[in-house]
Amino acid sequence: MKVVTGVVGNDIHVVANRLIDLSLKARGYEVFNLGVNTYLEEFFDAVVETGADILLISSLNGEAEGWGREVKALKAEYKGLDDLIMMIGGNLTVGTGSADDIVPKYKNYGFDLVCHQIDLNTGLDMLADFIQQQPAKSTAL
Ligand code: B12
Repeated sequence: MKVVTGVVGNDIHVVANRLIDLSLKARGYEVFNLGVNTYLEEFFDAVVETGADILLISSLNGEAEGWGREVKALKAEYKGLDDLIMMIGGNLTVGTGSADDIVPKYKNYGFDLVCHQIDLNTGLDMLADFIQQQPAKSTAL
């Protein structure tokens, strides 16, 4: 499966992004890594261009909380992304916050999988489980 990944907004924390790239490849995904400082439009443009199945966004400085609000409306402007699996993780708020508050907020933004301060391997296991639970796509013409 194809994954577009990167770090959203004006966020320059790059270490997790490199690890995510390596870990996804080790698990057999085809990775298109947009790196740090990536804007939402760039993510969706890359998804369309590559035909990606999954969009995996990181936020480490917490500013995704602001960007997240725009995700639903922006995604709706692109056609054919209904089956796109949307995942976000890292530090999903500025300062401290509880996952009990943060996770529903991001689900409401349109993300299927929300990993606030969850380690990468656990998150990627969650992704694998989620993919397995998806109904098989019809190949009938
Ligand atoms: C190194 C660092 C920096 C370096 C970054 C260098 C670089 N180019 O990468 C420098 C000094 C430049 C920096 C700057 C800033 N930083 Co800084 N930084 C850190 C620090 C110390 C380590 C980050 C790191 O590399 N960790 C190692 C990686 C492997 O771990 P990780 O990032 O946590 O990622 C793991 C998980 O989060 C997870 N993960 C990440 N993404 C995803 C996605 C999914 C889907 C999943 C499942 C998992 C997942 O997997 C990774 C591996 O397990 C952290 C504190 C800390 N100890 O974590 C602060 C920290 C991230 N920084 C912070 C802040 C505030 C800033 C600044 C705003 C400071 C400032 N006032 O200028 C700026 C931001 C600049 C910007 N535009 O983004 C805060 C963020 C707080 C928040 N969210 O509320 C932190 C948490 C420090 C703190 N406790 O306050 N920083």
